[in-house]
Amino acid sequence: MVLLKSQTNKLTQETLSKPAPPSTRFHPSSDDALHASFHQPPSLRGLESLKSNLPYLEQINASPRVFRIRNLLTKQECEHLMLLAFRKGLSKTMIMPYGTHKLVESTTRTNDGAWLDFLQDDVVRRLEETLGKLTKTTPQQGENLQVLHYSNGAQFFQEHYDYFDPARDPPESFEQGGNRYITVIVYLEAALEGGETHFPELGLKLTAQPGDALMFYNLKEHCSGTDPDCVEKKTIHAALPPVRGEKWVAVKWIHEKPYQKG
Ligand SMILES: O=C(O)CCC(=O)C(=O)O
Repeated sequence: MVLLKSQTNKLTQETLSKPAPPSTRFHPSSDDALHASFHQPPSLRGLESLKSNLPYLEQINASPRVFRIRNLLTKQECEHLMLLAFRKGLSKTMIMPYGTHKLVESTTRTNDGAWLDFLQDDVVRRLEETLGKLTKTTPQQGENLQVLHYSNGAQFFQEHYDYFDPARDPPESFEQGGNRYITVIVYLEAALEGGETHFPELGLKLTAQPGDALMFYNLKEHCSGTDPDCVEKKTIHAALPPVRGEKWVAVKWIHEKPYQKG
């Protein structure tokens, strides 16, 4: 495993079946410079944000809502998060199948992963606060950041939803913070080929440049996550295995209500 090899300059591969509408529906509340960029025309917003390295949004799909976030992390911050995960100890994902009390290795996802602490250090804190501002949520609504690593050729995460399914999952699933409202997948390193995040129902295979993120809403607008009609079924997605190179992402699940305790 190469942990901190330098990022390539290539543009990451992307297959969009639909043209990206230029607008964004976000109106983040009151954060000066960051939010000022949201009130400019999309073309200017992009240019200004690029010049100043401020994060900005591009809408990829309207329903369900899928966005790309540009300029979220610097290259150094991406490397820092990979290093933090490496130090924490990357391990295979374990699951506890329904009706059992035993952790077993998942067969539906073969990647390695590590959970970071909430607000673990300045870089993690800044990321958690920025995502809060962009999504009009609080950092406390987020689960801990999870760093995932997919090695060349083999590792994947099969099709799944990130939300808890009110029609299927037990009520306890919703006790801590309600349902998973938003998913943010921050690309720390993209594979040279393959490794896309695949949304089969939307006809989208997406990657992002390191430091950019994909973001999608698992729930419809103005809806309760315990209502079976509220979940966005078309957000079903998978992580395809890298064909060349390896892939690192940091995933943040943001809940409807505060998730962090204390
Ligand atoms: O790694 C990816 O592209 C997707 C990760 C993912 O699906 C998840 O963490 O829910």
